[in-house]
Amino acid sequence: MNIRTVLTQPFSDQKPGTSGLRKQVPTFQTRNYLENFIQSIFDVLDNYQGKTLILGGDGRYYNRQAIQIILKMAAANGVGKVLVGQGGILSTPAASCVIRKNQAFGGIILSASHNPGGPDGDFGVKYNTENGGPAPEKVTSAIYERTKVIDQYKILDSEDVNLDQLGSLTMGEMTVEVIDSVADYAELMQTLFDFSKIKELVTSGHFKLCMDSLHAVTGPYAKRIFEEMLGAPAGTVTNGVPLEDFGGGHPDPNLVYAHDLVDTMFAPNAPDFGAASDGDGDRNMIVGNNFFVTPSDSLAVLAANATLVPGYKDGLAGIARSMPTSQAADRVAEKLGLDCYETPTGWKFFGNLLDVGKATLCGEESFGTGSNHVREKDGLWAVLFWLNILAERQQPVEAIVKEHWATYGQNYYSRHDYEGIETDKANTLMEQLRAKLPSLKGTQLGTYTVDYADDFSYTDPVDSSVSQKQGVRIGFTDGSRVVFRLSGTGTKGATLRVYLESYEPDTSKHGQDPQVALADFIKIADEVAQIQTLTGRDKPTVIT
Ligand code: G16
Repeated sequence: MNIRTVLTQPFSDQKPGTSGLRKQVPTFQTRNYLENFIQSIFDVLDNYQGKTLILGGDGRYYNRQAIQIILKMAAANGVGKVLVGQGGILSTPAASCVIRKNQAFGGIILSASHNPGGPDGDFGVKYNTENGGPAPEKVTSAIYERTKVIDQYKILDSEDVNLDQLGSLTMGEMTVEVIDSVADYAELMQTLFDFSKIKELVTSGHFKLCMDSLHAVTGPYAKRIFEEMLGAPAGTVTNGVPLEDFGGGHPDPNLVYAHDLVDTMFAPNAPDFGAASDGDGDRNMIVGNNFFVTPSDSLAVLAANATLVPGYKDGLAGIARSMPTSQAADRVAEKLGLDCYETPTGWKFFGNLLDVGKATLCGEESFGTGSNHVREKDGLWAVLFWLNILAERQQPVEAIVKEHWATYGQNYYSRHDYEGIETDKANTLMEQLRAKLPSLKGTQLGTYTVDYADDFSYTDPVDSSVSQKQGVRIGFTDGSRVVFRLSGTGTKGATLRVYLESYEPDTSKHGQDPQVALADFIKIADEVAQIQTLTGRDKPTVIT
């Protein structure tokens, strides 16, 4: 066994974003780039020698090569055992599940989530800690600091592992176990949901389910769970084979990128229920027959109906949502007498709330929903949750959501993304906006009075850590809001996200096109932030 110490030089751009380090593939293929980042992770961790690490990814281009490198580096750094998903595949929620089940010290998940893949696409590395969740900021900051000074890494000279063959082997003194990517996750799902009731529904002959895996990681999970375990007809899962470039698509489950599913679900005689998931399986989009459910509404509906589902039959401890997510869930929490937490964007901010039992369900406007069953958002979990509710309530998706609005009021919601803006222009826009905030309170924008205008700052109620500058919020006295932030997950230029929300208690005004219902706020957003003037863009790239 030969452990080599390789001299290296730091890269200046290895600061993890909202969810790990994401870069274009050629950057990760640069000599020592991946190795530096992985060694920096090992360098900042304590007491992992001899213990278990979980490793897998979403199957995108460079996944297999990166796994071989990481295995050899793990062996050289004294890791005891690595559990790696077969074919290098582990969805993000499955990795979280496997970390927790095996009491691993952590996991390395290779994914750039919803970003496109392929030789010119994106790649990414996330580190998750022993609770199964994304590393908190204090860990990612330490990793980043380490990347700035790293001068060597360790790697074992060894043959590549056959990732397709289940079973155990040794690599130096380390054990490598290639595990079934789906089994532990599917088993966990069975403990939460009423599989026999869902099976009755999906095999009844009068309910059609359609799951689009977008050629990304959920294919094998969805086929095993929906088609094999729940008996849905073959073909229920479409685009179910993970491909290194996602078939050339953009594995982002929204109305723009999951267009095949949207076409199917908005056709005459559409299926009853459609869903899609993203590159690494943590996001979900829920669509009924000719009816789209916003992620914010989805969280609220799941919360309001949670006691119908076995895993949540005793009720919820609390609900948490990211700040830009609509306040629909807050209304459910209020009615149920639950605490509701508002966190910055990024699933890592839910970790403490879940760990200490303050929250049971969490959700984000960016198509992420999850619970305390793992420490990541979970796409197929959300689909099963919806199916369980549908099986209990025996109503169409649209009827359930409209009834929800009638009870709680409707939070009209939309997000406008301006992708690929020049970084300087985006920063100028945010700086100018921030400078205006102190003078906005009490003024009129359009016909609305500004109630508050600030840059969101979050103090974690568990460890008191403070995260500042998490998004500019302008709230109006009628409860409506406009929120601005720059994405932390893109790899090209900057993406400006504008989040728009208004509240409508009057049932007769429910169900309008959100772009129409929110038209005043769309105009206000452009005026106050000078979007068109400063970016040169007259419309968003993506509207969700
Ligand atoms: C990640 C984070 C999410 C976040 C999303 C969007 O999701 O885990 O919590 O909401 O990015 O972040 P941003 O607005 O900064 O682009 P994923 O699915 O990409 O891992």
